[in-house]
Amino acid sequence: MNKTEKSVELFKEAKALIPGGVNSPVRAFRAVGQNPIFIKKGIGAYIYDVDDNQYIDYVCSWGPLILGHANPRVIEAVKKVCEDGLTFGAPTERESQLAKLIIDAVPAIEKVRLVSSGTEAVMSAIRVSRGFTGRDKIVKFRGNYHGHSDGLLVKAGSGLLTESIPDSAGVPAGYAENTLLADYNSLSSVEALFETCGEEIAAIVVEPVAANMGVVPPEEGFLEGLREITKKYDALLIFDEVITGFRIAYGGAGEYYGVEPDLVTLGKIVGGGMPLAAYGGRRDIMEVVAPLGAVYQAGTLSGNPVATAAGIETLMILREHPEYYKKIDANGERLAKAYEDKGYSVNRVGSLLSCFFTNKRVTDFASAQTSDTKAFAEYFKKMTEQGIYVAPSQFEAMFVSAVHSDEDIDRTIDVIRTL
Ligand code: KE4
Repeated sequence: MNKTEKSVELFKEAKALIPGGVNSPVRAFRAVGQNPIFIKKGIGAYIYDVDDNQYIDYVCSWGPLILGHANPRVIEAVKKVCEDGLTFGAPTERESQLAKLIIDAVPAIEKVRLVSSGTEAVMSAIRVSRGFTGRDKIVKFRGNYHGHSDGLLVKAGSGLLTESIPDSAGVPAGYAENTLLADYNSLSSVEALFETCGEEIAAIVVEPVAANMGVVPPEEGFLEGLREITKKYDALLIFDEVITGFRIAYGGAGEYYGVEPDLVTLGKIVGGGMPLAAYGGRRDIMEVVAPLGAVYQAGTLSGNPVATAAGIETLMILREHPEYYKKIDANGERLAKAYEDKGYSVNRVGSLLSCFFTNKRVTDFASAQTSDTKAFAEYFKKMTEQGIYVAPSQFEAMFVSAVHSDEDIDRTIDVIRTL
């Protein structure tokens, strides 16, 4: 049994100061009925909590840490930049360097704007799609999560699904009215919306691999179908690649599935663990963004030196080491097989995977919701007691990094076998 006294004490103190004691809901461990673990440090594939328990980390800060914790080159790059100042609120060469790395990596991106969070990236991409098309409605999918901007907190996944509040309070009905809902992997549900109000729809926003209701891959032809429907109605297709970008391939889902959207949002890996995200796409679309065009979007710390340094170093390392993708895919496959051998329903795309506590194949929001979240909570407890840190929610993903060793995977499989 792990010692937890210090985490318990720190959580008590935090709850008196911060709503729910956390700065992001899913960290509160409410879905698994446990005191959250307070982390002291992370090195490589491991995190250490304040009670000195070590864990093999498969949360990886919800995806950014494809190179593991405290990658020496990234840390060095950040340290070096800090000495010259943290932020200027003025253009720097580094922002163009990162923009070029992104444009060279992601086929659909001809111009890109750096922002500070995935929420900001998706919110901005939606505004751009509305400004470009002159239309108000957007289509999102039940169980997809695109950050916490008002219009997207409708039947959303991730922490909302974990807390069973897929529609947030505080969002005026007027906002939600322009958000139309379809079912993931159901092209007919999308076609039905476009048949009724296709001329009013600015864009479809989609997680090309859903990872916020657990991992749900696109069925054969789903993404291609979205591309066809949006072209037919002159609507835009937005790939929210905050999780999949630089994760399932260096060029993300666009490269992996060979479907080219009009706009792409990026986050997590692109910032190398620092608060940095981005949105970009076709030149003619991106040129509606201020100060060039009439769609306003701004940010004090957008593209700041420290975050861009972490992002540049991370992308350069990934570009230098294409073999990392083979390694993390192979390790993802080994973990998935171990879960499948235990009879779990498993979905995986590369190094992104989820085991579901249901006997159904999980292909959408409804089938994901058949999962037994109590059984998941027991599983989570057993994993953490054995020093394996997975997301504290059935509706999140496991992430494998390039620094998870064969021994780490072997050890994890040994624990899965005891479940
Ligand atoms: P952020 O604003 O949290 O940087 O990104 C929002 C976002 C946008 N799009 C997708 C596909 C995302 O998965 C996210 C955020 N992911 C969650 C985890 N599933 C962040 C964890 C949290 O909310 O604490």
